Amino acid sequence: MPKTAFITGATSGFGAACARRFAQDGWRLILCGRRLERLNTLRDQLATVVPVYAFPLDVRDEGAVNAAVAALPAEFAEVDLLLNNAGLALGLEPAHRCDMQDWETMIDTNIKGLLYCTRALLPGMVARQRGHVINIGSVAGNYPYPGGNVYGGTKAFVKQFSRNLRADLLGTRVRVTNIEPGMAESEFSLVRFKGDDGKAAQVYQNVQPLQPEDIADTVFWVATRPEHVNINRMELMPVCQAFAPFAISREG
Ligand code: NDP
Ligand code: 8X3
Repeated sequence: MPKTAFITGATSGFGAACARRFAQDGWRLILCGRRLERLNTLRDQLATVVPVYAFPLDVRDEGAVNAAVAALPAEFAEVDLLLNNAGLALGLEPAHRCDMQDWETMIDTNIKGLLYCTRALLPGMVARQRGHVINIGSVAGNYPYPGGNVYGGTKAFVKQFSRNLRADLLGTRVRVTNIEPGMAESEFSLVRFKGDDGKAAQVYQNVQPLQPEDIADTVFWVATRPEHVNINRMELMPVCQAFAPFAISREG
C-alpha cells in the first residue's frame, strides 16, 4: 500500500525537492504552500507519477489548517508522514535593530504554523498507531550566531518540541524526527534579505552549500527506516561550514 506524505512549504527549496524524492518512490503526496501557481506546476509535474493533492495554505492560519486537514479527500486522509518544512528567516540584524513584525512572522510560521499542522494530524496517526512527524529544524537552533536571534530561537523550540513529542507519543508507534541542516542553497536567503538577490547570492558565493536534494535524500532516508527505528535528530552541514571560536570583545 503506497504511503502518504503531507508536505508544507512545497513551493520551493527543501519542500519541492522532498516532493520529488518521495514521488520517485511512489508515495502519494499532499502538497501545500501559499504560492498557488508554483503549487499547481509541481502538482501537474508529479501527478503524472503519483496521486497528488495540492492546495494553497498559509500555515499561520489555524482555522485554514484545520479545515484543510478535515477536507482531505478519502484517498489522502490517512497521512503517514507530516513533513513540517514551511518556515523562514527574516533579517540578520542585531536584536536591538530588528523589526518586531519580522520576529512575529517567524514565530507565527516556524513555531505556531508547525504546531497547528502537527496538532491537526497527530490524532489520526495515534488512532492508526502509525505515522511520522519530521520537522525541519536548523543548526541555528543548536548554535547561536550574530543576527540569528529569533530565527534560532524558533528552531530551538522546534528541536525541544520534537523531543517532547517523542515523550508524549511513547507507546503509539508514531515516530518523530528533527532534521537540522546547515547552509543550504534555496530561496531561504532571498526571503531572509527580503528580495535582495545580490545579498542572497553572496551567501552562496565561492562555496558548495547543501542542496535541497541533499535534504530530500536525508528526509527520505529517515522516513524509510524500519518501523521500530526512530531517528531522533539529524544535524548536517556542507563540508565548507564548521564552528567559530567564542567571540571576545576587548572594548566592553
Ligand atoms: P525556501 O524559502 O526555498 O522555502 C520555504 C518554503 O516555506 C516555501 O515553500 C514557502 O512557500 C513556505 N512557507 C513560508 N511561509 C509559509 C507560510 N506562512 N505558510 C505556508 N508555507 C510557507 O527555503 P528552504 O527550502 O531553505 O526552507 C525550508 C525550511 O528549511 C525552513 O523551515 C527553513 O527555516 C529551513 N532551513 C533552511 C536552511 C537553509 O540554509 N536553506 C537550513 C536549515 C533549515 P510559500 O512562500 O509559497 O508559502
Ligand atoms: C538556516 C541555516 O545557518 O542560515 O537555518 O541559520 S542558517
